[in-house]
Amino acid sequence: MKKILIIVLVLSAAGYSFAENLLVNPGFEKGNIGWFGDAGFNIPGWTFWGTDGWCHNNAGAYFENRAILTWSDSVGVAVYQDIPVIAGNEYNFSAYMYSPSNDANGLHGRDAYFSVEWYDSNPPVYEGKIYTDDVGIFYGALTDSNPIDPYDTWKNVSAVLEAPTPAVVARIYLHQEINAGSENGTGGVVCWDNIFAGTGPDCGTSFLAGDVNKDCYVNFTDFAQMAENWLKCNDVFNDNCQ
Ligand SMILES: [Ca+2]
Ligand SMILES: [Ca+2]
Repeated sequence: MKKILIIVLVLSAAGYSFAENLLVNPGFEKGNIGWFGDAGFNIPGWTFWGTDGWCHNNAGAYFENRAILTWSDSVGVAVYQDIPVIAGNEYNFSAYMYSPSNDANGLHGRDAYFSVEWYDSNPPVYEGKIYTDDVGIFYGALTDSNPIDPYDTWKNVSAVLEAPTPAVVARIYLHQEINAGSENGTGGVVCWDNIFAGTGPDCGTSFLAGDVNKDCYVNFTDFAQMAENWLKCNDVFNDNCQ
């Protein structure tokens, strides 16, 4: 029995580290549903310019309880958040984007960009931008009803990027740009959710059954944690449970 316990403890110590998302409110679950232009509206943890956006719970277009959406006219809109980084270190980035066919005919005339801007000061100043990496792009339709990335389907984009010297801040920048070759630049709608910027694994939108420690891997670490509680119970209606 002692031998089994030692094996379990060794396996526990050898586990993967937990995902560390450095973003505040990465799934837009904090705050209220509303229009960016509403008096007092804010998205906790995030900053935005322009008013062409909503925090919403439109059917099928969010994970958990809500997401944000942006659309673009001539003024434009962007949502961003800054995280501290160490030059030379690698960071993981991931996001989900969705073009709803029932809302302004989805995204058309624009592409949606999940970008990372690297800055050499905190807080960032415009002149201190080192360069911009695009983690991924959701390609909007060139013409209405002719999508490139399909309507009503979540697209995940991800990248591993090294913070350049002398970066101290990464600005996670969600925005739209007029797409090349489009008949018009009118915009349409794109939804954003589950933004990840940090270190370690990112399990996306759900955990695998059996992933006890929620590190995106099912392995002996999960088995060890389950084994620690094997045959224990905590049913408050059962006096035999400890
Ligand atoms: Ca969400
Ligand atoms: Ca696991």
